[in-house]
Amino acid sequence: MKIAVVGATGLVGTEMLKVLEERNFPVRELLPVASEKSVGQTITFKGKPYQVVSMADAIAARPAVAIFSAGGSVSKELAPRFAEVGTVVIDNSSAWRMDPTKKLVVPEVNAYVLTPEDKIIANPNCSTIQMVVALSKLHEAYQVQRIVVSTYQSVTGTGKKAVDQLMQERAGTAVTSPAYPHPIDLNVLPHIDVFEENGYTKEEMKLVKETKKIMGDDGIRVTATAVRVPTMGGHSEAVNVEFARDFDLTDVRRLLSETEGVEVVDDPANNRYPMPRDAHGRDAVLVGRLRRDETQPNTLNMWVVADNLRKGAATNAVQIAEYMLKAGLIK
Ligand code: 2RA
Repeated sequence: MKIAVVGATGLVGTEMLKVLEERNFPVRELLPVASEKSVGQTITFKGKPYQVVSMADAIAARPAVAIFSAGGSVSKELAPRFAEVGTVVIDNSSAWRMDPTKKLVVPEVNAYVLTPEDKIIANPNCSTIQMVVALSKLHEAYQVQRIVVSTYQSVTGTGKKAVDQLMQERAGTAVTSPAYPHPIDLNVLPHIDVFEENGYTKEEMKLVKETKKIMGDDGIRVTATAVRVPTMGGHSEAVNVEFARDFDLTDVRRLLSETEGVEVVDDPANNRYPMPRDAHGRDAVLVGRLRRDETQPNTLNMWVVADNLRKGAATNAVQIAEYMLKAGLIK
């Protein structure tokens, strides 16, 4: 299969190439695409060198699939041009996620919504993906009513500039090109993306809106606080979820263990709970610190951790392509 990876030289794009290789996706011809300044650069895929090509050349090559991680404006302009030549676009930006004509997909949760007519598919935001994976079977069993989520998001979610800022702050060297308005080392920033009129950030509203769309229930009430923390391995989330029906913690643990993509790590007596260090480089969504919220009925607290570059972005996108290939939605 001819496949384009748009944004191939960025943190997520690089991870996409890694995941395609690890999962042995049937790539017959690879088109690594990046901005004009990167055209001609060489990247390695499956031990072979590939030259970065321009967007125009990639569109002209009519790939079967184009996996994007190149920002919303690039995707808004160029995803339709790939779709026009018959390419199926899986886009990691926020450009298409809330478009009512586009599907927003986490394969373990709602792959069934995909049809042969879908030519631009949106990959959800990383902090949304890990949460809805953890909630999927619990929603089926107990019906989620309300979610209060606080996130602790790795600097890798911002990109290379942020990682560089953290490393430079740690090394005590000058921060050459700050990604944040404040120091991030030994600090936390309750500010991810821009603030909106209602006082929430775009990142927080993504959790609110995307969760409803993916879980197919606009009645689910979600409120979020998204925080940037100086970690590298992945995003962590404290999730308080109120259900319509009561639950038994043993059943919750069983349902989570039976959820595709989830690993239950919950043995506080032996200091065992999910941590970004343990999620880094893996696709599993780690869930632990399971306990009843004793302040109100039918409500569960849990702690959810996943590598935001993998299941939170690259792996989820590749899994969408795998599903579509298997379902005959990609030729
Ligand atoms: C972040 N989820 O962590 C956003 C975008 N990757 O910054």
